Amino acid sequence: MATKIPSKPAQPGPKPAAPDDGGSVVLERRTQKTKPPQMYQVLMLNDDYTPMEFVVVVIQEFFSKDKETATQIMLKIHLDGKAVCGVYSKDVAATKVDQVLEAARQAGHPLQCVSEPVG
Ligand code: TYC
Repeated sequence: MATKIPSKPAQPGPKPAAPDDGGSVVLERRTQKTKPPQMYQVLMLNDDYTPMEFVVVVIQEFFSKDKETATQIMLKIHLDGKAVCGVYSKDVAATKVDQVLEAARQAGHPLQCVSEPVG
């Protein structure tokens, strides 16, 4: 005699739970709260004594500019009194200033360099 497998009786009561979602919760998207960090521009200042060629080399070396760009920046400093050589985070800008001042000091030139917040 064949054994009949009983069909599953309908379950009374609450519906079984949906497949487990691992407990993850999707939060509502919010508008970005953190501001980008303040950036600092490094400027070099004109003087009457530092040789133009020295300034061009310094701009090439510490601000990663090619010779043509460095020459244009040097001429802008010479004509306008100052120019931006690069824009960096606060720490990197301070390091650039230190590097330029140290190179100028070693070479015996009065070249000045400062950093200031952009904007
Ligand atoms: N004015 C300098 C000269 O005639 C050249 C110079 C350019 C100096 C830029 C400083 O940041 C400077 N020799």
